[in-house]
Parts: sequence; structure tokens; C-alpha cells
Amino acid sequence: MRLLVTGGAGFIGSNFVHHVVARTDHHVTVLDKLTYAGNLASLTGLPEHRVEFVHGDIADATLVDELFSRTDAVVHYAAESHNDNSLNDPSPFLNTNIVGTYTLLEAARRHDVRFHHISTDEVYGDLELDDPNRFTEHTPYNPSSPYSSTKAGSDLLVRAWVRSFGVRATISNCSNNYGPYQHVEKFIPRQITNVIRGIRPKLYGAGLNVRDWIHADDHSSAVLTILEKGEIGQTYLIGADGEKNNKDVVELILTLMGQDPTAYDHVTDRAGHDLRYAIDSTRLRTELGWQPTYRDFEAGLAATIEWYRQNEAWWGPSKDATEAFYAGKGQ
Ligand code: NAD
Ligand code: TDX
Repeated sequence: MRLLVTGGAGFIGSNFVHHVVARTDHHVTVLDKLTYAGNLASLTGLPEHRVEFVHGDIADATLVDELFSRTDAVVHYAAESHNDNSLNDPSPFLNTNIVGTYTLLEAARRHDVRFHHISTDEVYGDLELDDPNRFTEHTPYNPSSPYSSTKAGSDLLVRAWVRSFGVRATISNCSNNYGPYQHVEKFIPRQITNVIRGIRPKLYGAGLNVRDWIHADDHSSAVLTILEKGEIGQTYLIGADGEKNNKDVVELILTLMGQDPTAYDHVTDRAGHDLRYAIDSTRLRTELGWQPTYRDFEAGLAATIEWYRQNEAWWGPSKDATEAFYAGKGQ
């Protein structure tokens, strides 16, 4: 199969490309704009005859049309992905997440290409800490931030293109990912690289917000499963039962890195900060037979810490600018 992976130089997209090359015979074409979040170094070591890189924008209809004319299936990861950036300047979120997805859907319709849309659990809003329910495929959309509202908008475009134009699409909404190749702006790599640089970790507010962590490689295996076995027009939630509050995660990072677990700062909270995300992935597990591999968060986190220790050349160039951005916001 010829696969087109948008955003394949980003965190989860690059993990997916490595996963696909190791486990299938598919040929992969990556389309990526190489924004501040894209890094070609995340694709090093992959065989040239299996992976082609195309530098470009998913909102470039001419380029997208040419690529779709020689593709069997598309997995769409490209997005502006960081909530804090979306609070500063929402405009690239609208262009990439909404107009970019629209551009891809129109090409999928013209070329009758199988389309898988990558989305997030944040489209469902947030839960109370003591809510016994978790998000399911039937939870109403209720996004909080410019980021999550543009992801919700892109999901709704996909659903409309399935129903109105018969586009052969599926959608997955995944919880928070961790693992190698994640940009240092995100919570876990920011704290790990802070400790490596001798900076105290920064916790927003009281740190009681809960995220449902999944290793990026488990996200990749779930997406491949949906691509192979998913029912057209359906949505699948992806999660690995990994709920943890931010305070516990920071303290675990400090402990695993041999530091005093209380050596962090509380900083200005995020505006509109979602309290809790939690995924019920029963449909994916029972209908498609998927299971996560990384069931021990502490072991997965320790391996991720080791990856950042070994790969300062990969993350170092972004670190100062990222910390300058946060310092300007009191975070
Ligand atoms: P990322 O920011 O690390 O990577 C995004 C990639 O998209 C980058 O390589 C960037 O250069 C590329 N890109 C951005 N705009 C583009 C454009 N207009 N045209 C072409 N390429 C463009 O993001 P990520 O964390 O890997 O997230 C990937 C996808 O997964 C996103 O759709 C995100 O909403 C979704 N998601 C992320 C998480 C998470 O925990 N990070 C969880 C659930 C879903
Ligand atoms: O320095 C920090 N301190 C802190 O306490 C940062 C960067 C974050 N946080 C908190 C905010 C969140 O409660 O940690 C939690 C995780 O923050 P992020 O890494 O920014 O992720 P989140 O906002 O939860 O969104 C992520 O998961 C869903 C991804 O960035 C999204 O792309 C995905 O859709």
C-alpha cells in the first residue's frame, strides 16, 4: 500500500512512520511543512526506498492533489497542536486545522482515497475529578480552547464529507501521548529537559489536572489497526487507562532523575485549563481487538527520560526559545 502521512515530521507522525516501516511493507510519503514543531531529524535511520519526504503545506491544493493521485490511503496528523500557542495566536490553528483538513478532504473526494483523521480527546471538553464516566464515542463535543475547537471543527468536516460525499474516512480521538521525539514545549519533555538543564520544573496552578497518558507507539498501533480493520464513517477513541495528575507526574520525573521530588515551582495557570480527560476505549478493544503494549507508565517514562538524556542534539536547539516564550507568560 502507498501511504501518505501528513505531519510525519512531528511527534506522533514520526513515531507512526517508524512503526509502519518496522511492521509493514507499506511505502510512506510524508507531507510536512516543517513548522517550528517539525523536525526532519525525527525521520533519520529510515530506508530511503521506503520513505519519501515532501516539504509542503496541507492547505496547498495543487500539491495535495498531485500527492493524492499517487496514494492509496492517507493518515492525517498535520496540525497546530499546542494549547498554549493557540491562546497566544489562534490564526495558524484555523488555517492548518480547519482549512488544511478541508483541502485534504476535497482531494480525498476527487481521488476516492481512504482517509484516516487523527484527532484528540480534547474535543469532548473536560470531566470533573470524581466523574465516574469517561469519554466515549457518544460524548457530545464541548471544546474549550482555540486548539481543541479547531480540532473539533476538523472532525465535523470529516463526518460531513463522509455523509454528503461518500468519502471513505475514519476518525480517532486519542488521549495525551508521551515518548521520544516530542517537542520540548509539551509538559513531559519540558520538565525532563528542565531538569537536565538545571531549571526547576514548572507546574500550572495546583497541578491537580488529570491527563490520560498513552505511549506514542501504542497510539501508532491503534491507528494502523483502524486503517486495516476500521469501519468507514466510524469514530474510535484511543486510550490506555493512564490517568495521572500533573503533580504526580512531575514528582515521578524528579524521582526517576535522582532529584528531590518537591523541587518544582507552581506557576501561572493556563487560561481555560481543562481539568480532566479520561478515555473509554472499549469499542477499539472489543470491535477491532487492539490492546496497548506499554502498561507500566513508570517504565515508559523512565525510557523517555533516557531518550532525552541521549538526544540533546535533537531537542537542544528548541529549548531556549521555548523557555523564553513561557517566561513571557509567567509560566
Ligand atoms: P506536533 O506539533 O509535534 O507535529 C505537527 C506536525 O505537523 C509538525 O511536523 C508540523 O511541521 C506539521 N504541520 C503543521 N502545520 C502544517 C501544515 N499546514 N502543512 C503540513 N504540515 C504541517 O503534533 P503532535 O503532538 O505530533 O500531534 C499530531 C496530531 O495528533 C495532531 O493532529 C494532534 O491534534 C493529534 N493529537 C496529539 C496528541 C498529543 O498528545 N500530542 C493527542 C491526541 C491527538
Ligand atoms: O509546563 C507545563 N506545566 C504544566 O503544568 C506545561 C507545558 C503543561 N502543564 C500542564 C497543562 C496540562 O494540564 O500539563 C498538562 C499537559 O499539558 P500539554 O503537554 O500542553 O498537553 P495538553 O494541553 O493536555 O494537550 C495535549 O494532549 C492532547 C497535546 O498537546 C494535544 O495536542 C493533544 O490533543
